[in-house]
Amino acid sequence: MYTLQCVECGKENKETNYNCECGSLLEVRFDFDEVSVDFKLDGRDLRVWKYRSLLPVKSDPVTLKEGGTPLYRLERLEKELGIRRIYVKHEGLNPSGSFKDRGMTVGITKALEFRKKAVACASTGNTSASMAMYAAKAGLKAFVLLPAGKVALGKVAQALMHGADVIGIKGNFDDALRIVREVCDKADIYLLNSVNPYRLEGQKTIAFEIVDELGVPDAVLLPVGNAGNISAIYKGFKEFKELGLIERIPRMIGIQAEGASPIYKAFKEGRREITPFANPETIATAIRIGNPVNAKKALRAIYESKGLAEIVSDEEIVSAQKILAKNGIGVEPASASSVAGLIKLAKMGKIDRDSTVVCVATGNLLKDPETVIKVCGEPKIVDAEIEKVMALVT
Ligand code: AN7
Repeated sequence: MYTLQCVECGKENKETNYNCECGSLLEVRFDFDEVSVDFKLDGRDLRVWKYRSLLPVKSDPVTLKEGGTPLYRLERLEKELGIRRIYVKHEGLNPSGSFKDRGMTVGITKALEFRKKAVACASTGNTSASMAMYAAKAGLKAFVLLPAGKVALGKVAQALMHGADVIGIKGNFDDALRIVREVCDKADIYLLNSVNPYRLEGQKTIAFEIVDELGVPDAVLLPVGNAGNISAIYKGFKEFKELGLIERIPRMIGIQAEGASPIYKAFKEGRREITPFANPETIATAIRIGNPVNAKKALRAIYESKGLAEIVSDEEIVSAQKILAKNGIGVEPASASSVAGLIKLAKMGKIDRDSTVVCVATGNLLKDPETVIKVCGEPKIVDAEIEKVMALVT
């Protein structure tokens, strides 16, 4: 019903591979003649496994009830920017607080199907938190490699508490990923970074849920780090179109942090391959990635959907994080870059005024309390006296 195919040479691969012999990325391809879609696009009962008929598993899933995240409308920002409809899909409300859970529920289910005893990933934080949680649920051993000192505190806390072996690497995310790929090969550990094609299958349900609840928007904006999510969401829309469930695909708009923007740079130059950033830097540590492994898939998604890539500064990210917070939506810095990108692009006239856009907010505010203290300041401290407090509230 489904096979693993190379995105470059088209060769069919073993279902446990992460890369084709030719070195390129793999993706899951369904034979749609054999798929019977058993869900209704009625906006109800949204969750990852509603779309099981389009997910590549053969066994009962390891699930923590992921997906079904709320879609909020930002009326004030619509007025301010003169755009007809702006929505935010709050992926920070998944079980571990990020969109990664959609991928992990599938990835960990595959680890069990392949009879693996241990799983591993390199991570800027959220992947490790999510993997640790799902590995715990499945009873698998988990190893995570983090860039030492560069991961938001909440994410490290999750990985530790859910029982992963947490290893800090004196290097950046790209170094950690290079190492973990080799370690997984040598030690027969199942790799759960986004080179794993099954994880991306879970993440494509973001597109399914958007269509299910809203129909097809004109554009979807999201932060881009390792570039798995933009590739996954595009694949989701494309599959719905191939199945005849929708008639068009939204523009995929990838937003990167200025200091970690190889995909933006390639897009600006009209290229399909990136030149890695050796020393990526941004306040949005989740997307502090210089050599995104899914770059080719992401650029294909952007070009094919007539989308684009844009960059935002750390100041623009924090400002968007505060705007979201004022609308009751608490997100971590990386997530806010989608809204920061929307604001920038709208002001540049690159978003149609009459359009419906969805910004994906990828991770929860609670992930990164230290940045909050830096940008909002410490709470006021006073003596335990009514007058002292009265002086502060009047
Ligand atoms: C909040 O956890 O790469 O472009 O190791 O945590 O699919 O990589 C996190 C990425 C956006 C970028 N927003 O997604 C990791 C990791 C948040 C993130 C991204 C990440 P991709």
